[in-house]
Amino acid sequence: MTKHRMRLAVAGVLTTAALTATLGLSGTANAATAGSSVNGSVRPMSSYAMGVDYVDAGYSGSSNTATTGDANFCRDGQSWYWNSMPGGWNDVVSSLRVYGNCWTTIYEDINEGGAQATFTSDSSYVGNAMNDRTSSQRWF
Ligand SMILES: [Ca+2]
Repeated sequence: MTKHRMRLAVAGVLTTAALTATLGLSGTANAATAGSSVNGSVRPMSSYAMGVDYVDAGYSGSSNTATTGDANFCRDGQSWYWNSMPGGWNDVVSSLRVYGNCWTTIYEDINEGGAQATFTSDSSYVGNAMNDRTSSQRWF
């Protein structure tokens, strides 16, 4: 019984450390103020990555991460979109990653127009038809 309790205690320490790292808290931050834990519960992070776009194939070159503040992103029929790409990102995407069960569709034109391609997992190359053509994008 004593051994079992000790294991639980160690596991609790590791979990707290991992969560602290995830939340990016410094060692001197006040945990409650920073939102890490209250009575053992953990508050959601302020943003969640839905996916990353890359300028070059093979997940290389400049990257652009799409985030949402909704912890239930890409579930229950919810979706998020860019009707036009962020500054500097029009017609440059060559590879992409998707996170948190997200799928993503990239579109040739703004407002989800023109040719499109949907990816259900990471793609090291978006394909000749869509390479350097993405002008809007949705995650769902
Ligand atoms: Ca385009």
